[in-house]
Amino acid sequence: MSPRTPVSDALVKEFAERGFVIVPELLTAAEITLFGNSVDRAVHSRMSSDTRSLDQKTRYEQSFQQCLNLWEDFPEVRPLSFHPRLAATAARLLGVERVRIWHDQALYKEAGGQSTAAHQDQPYWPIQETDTVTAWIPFEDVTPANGGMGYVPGSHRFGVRKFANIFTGDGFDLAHGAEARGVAVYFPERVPAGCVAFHHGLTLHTARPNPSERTRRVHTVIYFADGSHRARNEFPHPCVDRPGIRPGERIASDHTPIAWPRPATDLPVPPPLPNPLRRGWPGWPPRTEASS
Ligand SMILES: O=C(O)CCC(=O)C(=O)O
Repeated sequence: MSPRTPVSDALVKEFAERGFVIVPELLTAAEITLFGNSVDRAVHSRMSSDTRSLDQKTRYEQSFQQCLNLWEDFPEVRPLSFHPRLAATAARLLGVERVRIWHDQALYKEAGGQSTAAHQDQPYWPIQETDTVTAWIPFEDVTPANGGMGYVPGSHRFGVRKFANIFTGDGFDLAHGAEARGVAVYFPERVPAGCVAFHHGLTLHTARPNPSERTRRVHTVIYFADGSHRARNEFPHPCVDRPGIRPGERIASDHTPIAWPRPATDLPVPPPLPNPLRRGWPGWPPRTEASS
């Protein structure tokens, strides 16, 4: 199975070296409109009961409205989160045959929203292996002036795998802390709608505040290599706790279905349990300092 994916060998090499890459023209303008509207409706449905103003929210909540596992509850979002071009690209960048979805999440940085505190993603996930990648899908052009991402190039190869408490703390200090090894953060000038920015689960990253008057609308999908195992620690996470996968066991269930190879016409059936990520899950997001 080979969907049209514009990932050249040069982009694969760039990802391997830098730990992130912007893949051009992965989605059409029609898809961006369609899926942008679908995710807007899903975010509105999840968030409309929260009537707090931005300044009444926590620092973390001011950095984005976060809506997880939309693919489960919103059938119109499912074709985006399981889009074959996205998932095939993720597999190609990781150099693996098959990927599963870990979870998707909308990250809508509201007008006036704060920066995203610097962190790595992988320590939030109890996955032993590190073949993980996030597809960051903007529904309009994103620049450093409206919440653009910044990455520490090559940091996925630094050997850092450390929990940054961005839920109640400030995350890593990229300028002065040890984690970035003095390498400057790189902020892409523009990620146009239709392009998708991929970053490795170990890449140190952050995002600018959004001083613009419009919400920065982004959907993300996290993929991991099929055959990965639950890490041998007590770190909780609904993606493995819900299906009862224990430390050391292979992560394979209908909560994290195969995303590639999978025909576009074969969308997964979501698990029957109510999706707890709508309202939170005991112990998650983690609130205390821990290392994976
Ligand atoms: O979009 C953002 O502000 C941050 C995104 C992020 O941290 C991620 O996708 O891992």
